Amino acid sequence: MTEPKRGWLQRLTDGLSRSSKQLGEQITTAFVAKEPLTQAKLDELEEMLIEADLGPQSAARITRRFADEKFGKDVDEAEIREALSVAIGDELAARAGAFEPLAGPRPYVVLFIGVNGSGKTTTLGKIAADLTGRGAKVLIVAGDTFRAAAVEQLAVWADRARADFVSRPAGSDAAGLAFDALERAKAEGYDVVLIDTAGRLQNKQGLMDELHKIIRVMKKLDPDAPHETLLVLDATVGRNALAQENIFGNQIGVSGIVMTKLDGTARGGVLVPVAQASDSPIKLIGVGEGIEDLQPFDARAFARSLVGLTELSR
Ligand SMILES: Nc1nc2c(ncn2[C@@H]2O[C@H](COP(=O)(O)OP(=O)(O)O)[C@@H](O)[C@H]2O)c(=O)[nH]1
Ligand SMILES: [Mg+2]
Repeated sequence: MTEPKRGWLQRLTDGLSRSSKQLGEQITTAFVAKEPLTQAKLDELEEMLIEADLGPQSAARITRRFADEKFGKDVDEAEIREALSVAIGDELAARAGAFEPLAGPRPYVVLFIGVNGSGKTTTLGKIAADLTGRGAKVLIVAGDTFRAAAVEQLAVWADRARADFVSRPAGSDAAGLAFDALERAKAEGYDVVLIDTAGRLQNKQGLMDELHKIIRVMKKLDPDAPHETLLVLDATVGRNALAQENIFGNQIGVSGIVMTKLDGTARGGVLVPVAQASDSPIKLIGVGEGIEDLQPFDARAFARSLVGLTELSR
């Protein structure tokens, strides 16, 4: 018998279990009995949120909001989780955005950027599989021409997704490849073009120059391309993700953020300060290595899972 397919919510809760376990255990330890909410307890709570990488500002805001509602009242662990999840969900709700490549113009060009190892290629592969599964005609472009292994890894994903694939030998000009790929996509009626990029070149400026060049040449064919520039951030690097958001956001311009590997860290709370700091919304999250572990970002479900609540509120 095959196992019943786990739903997206279960995947989210499972994926965030390391984070929710840490935060959840601290809440349980701090609020053993139902007792009045004191300033000391609030301070403790704020500290927990900072430790969970929510960042001092978000932690302070969330705690203040919680205090407005509950100060002096009897609270127990369950109420705290509930109220926390609402406060975090409210913080994040305005920072969520939809990734809908099939709702835009054709071909819809998506550029994936981010440092090495952040999950660009994997995320691109998961998206390709989802899109072809929905009947879209997808062209994958191996724009990470810096490493031969990167091209091979992407070819495997293209194969799995049954998407078309274009590449050039390692060391080729990525911008030239992107230009030719977009020209072909326009001529052959592709729905979506997914462009992988390098996360590391000889130096940072070299990488930024290359990304600019890719964007510039594509605009010659379509002034609106890329329609989406997704910055892929790895949650396991914690607050380093903030610095990456800052650099790519300012230098290249980002239309949406994908936060990957939320399953690989107890500090998934870092999504909160990243969402707050970024000009662009969080669009997708990765909670595992499987194709179905890439999810649209649902702020309230994320907040509930983060504090260890396993069901959606009614
Ligand atoms: N656990 C987990 N691993 C991930 C996730 N996303 C990517 N990875 C892994 O992270 C590693 C680096 O990913 P890759 O796509 O090659 O990163 P790139 O250098 O940015 O292209 C690979 O081993 C992926 O399987 C995720 O959401 N969860
Ligand atoms: Mg890659």
